[in-house]
Amino acid sequence: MTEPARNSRRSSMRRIMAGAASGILAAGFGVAAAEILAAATRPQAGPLVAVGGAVIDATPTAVKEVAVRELGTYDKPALLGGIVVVLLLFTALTGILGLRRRIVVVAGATLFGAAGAAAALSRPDADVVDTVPSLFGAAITGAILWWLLHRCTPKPTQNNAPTRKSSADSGAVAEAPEPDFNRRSFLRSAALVAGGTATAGASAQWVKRARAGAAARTREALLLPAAASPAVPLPAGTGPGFVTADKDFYRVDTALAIPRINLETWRLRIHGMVDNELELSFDDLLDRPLIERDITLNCVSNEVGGPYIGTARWLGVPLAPLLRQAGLRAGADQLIARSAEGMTIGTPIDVLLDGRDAMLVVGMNGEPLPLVNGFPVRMLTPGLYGYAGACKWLTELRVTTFADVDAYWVERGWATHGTVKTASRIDRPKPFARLTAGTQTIAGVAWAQGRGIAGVEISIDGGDWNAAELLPVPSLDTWAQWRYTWNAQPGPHSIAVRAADRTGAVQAGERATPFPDGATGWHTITVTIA
Ligand SMILES: Nc1nc2c(c(=O)[nH]1)N[C@H]1C(S)=C(S)[C@@H](COP(=O)(O)O)O[C@H]1N2
Ligand SMILES: [Mo]
Repeated sequence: MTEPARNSRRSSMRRIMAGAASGILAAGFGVAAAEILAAATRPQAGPLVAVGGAVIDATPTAVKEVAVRELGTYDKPALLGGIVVVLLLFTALTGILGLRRRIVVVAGATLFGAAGAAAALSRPDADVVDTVPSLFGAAITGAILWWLLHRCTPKPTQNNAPTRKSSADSGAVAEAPEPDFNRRSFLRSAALVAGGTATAGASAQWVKRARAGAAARTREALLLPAAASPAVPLPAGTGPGFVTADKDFYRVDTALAIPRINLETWRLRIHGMVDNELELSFDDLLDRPLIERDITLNCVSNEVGGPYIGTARWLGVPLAPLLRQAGLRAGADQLIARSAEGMTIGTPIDVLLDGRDAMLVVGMNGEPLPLVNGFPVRMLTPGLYGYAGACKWLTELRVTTFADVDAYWVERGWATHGTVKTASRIDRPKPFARLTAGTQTIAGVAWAQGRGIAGVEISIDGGDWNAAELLPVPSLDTWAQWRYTWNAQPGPHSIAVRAADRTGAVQAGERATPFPDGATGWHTITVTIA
């Protein structure tokens, strides 16, 4: 290759890279600008959260299950990371193609804005103004990209204008060297945009944090009344870990941004097939007699042996009297709870009226409900999986029928009546632990909220089932801790657990996936005794 040809190739590589960088930088600035605007006005309208929410809602159940199983709490950062990667590829390509045809910049920015706006509009409770941040961000992206591409487009000058060099020997025409752009001035512009993006991004974070701080302070300043009907004290002999600390409590929801609710303006509306519509403020709720109960909550997506279960001491307003006060009309069989960010959770009304402690929770483990667990008010229905009875960030209760309305998860194929299945888990030893021979304690939990645990049995290496010791429980609505003393002999061993509830039903041994109504199968682990 001749020297000029090499130079020319190098300079067109440089232009392509400058084009890609321009696309990415412009989009970064545009997204940051959109986020700042959204953070200050309607956080749910921010393009990242809106697109992320739309992707979550559109994700097939099977994929969601894998994400919750493999990533747990990290499913949301992973999702946002994935969106950012797609964004980078798209904007880099727009920048490169925009080098040759500026119309691509306009088309790319339009597509960009339309995607964000459509996502924002697809969110529950969306308003037309929610499209503004995305459209604003897209316009800025387009303008900056246009400008940056202009900066990396060479201007023909005396020096680098295409020339014909003739060689006396061959008469061959050398390739005209591609004119180079002013790299210095491009890099200066790029740095300016990058700096602007960092500043705008940091400001958006700052606004978000200030808002979150305000919500956290409201929560911390809140003093809840004592329960008119306190929880029974935990019976003596309850083991450590019976109550799950707030920080250890599992979290499962689709909310990319935790709703920040203003206590002053929060209202709970009870409507639908009722004779007297009710609207309650937070103070109205607290004026009613509160109950406090120890209740175990678990997620239908929990695999056999999985972590999505916890027990807390919940403080709340009993739900049945409220429903009776509203006056249920004949034929109503479903209560649809709706949250601030638009989740819908359907609960059978007969379950809510059968005497169990279904409640509107305001406190958890002696404090106001944590923000992630639904502050200021969530529903809780003992005996049902969370997706069927435990709506967080509650704002609305609508009395309706199963025939008329499918709640969010039911629309996605999950069962309408999410009754908790009798199940058990081995917590100690850990799977694949190496232990010494002799006396070893095997321990764990078993649960069948509403029915109660009658017994737990252990089988070593597929042998006979032997009864484990059950520790005392305060009610039928909590898990039961159990332990089993094992005389461990050297070698590899499998340990299996199964529970029976107080209706006499033994936990199903057949393996079933969580979808559509909860996993079954006996939790089995393998350990090695040295
Ligand atoms: N608003 C809202 N409420 C929700 C959910 C949600 O995604 N959004 N998830 C439900 C599910 S599937 C479960 S298991 C419980 C989990 O409650 P936790 O996060 O407090 O443990 O909340 C339920 N309530
Ligand atoms: Mo769940």
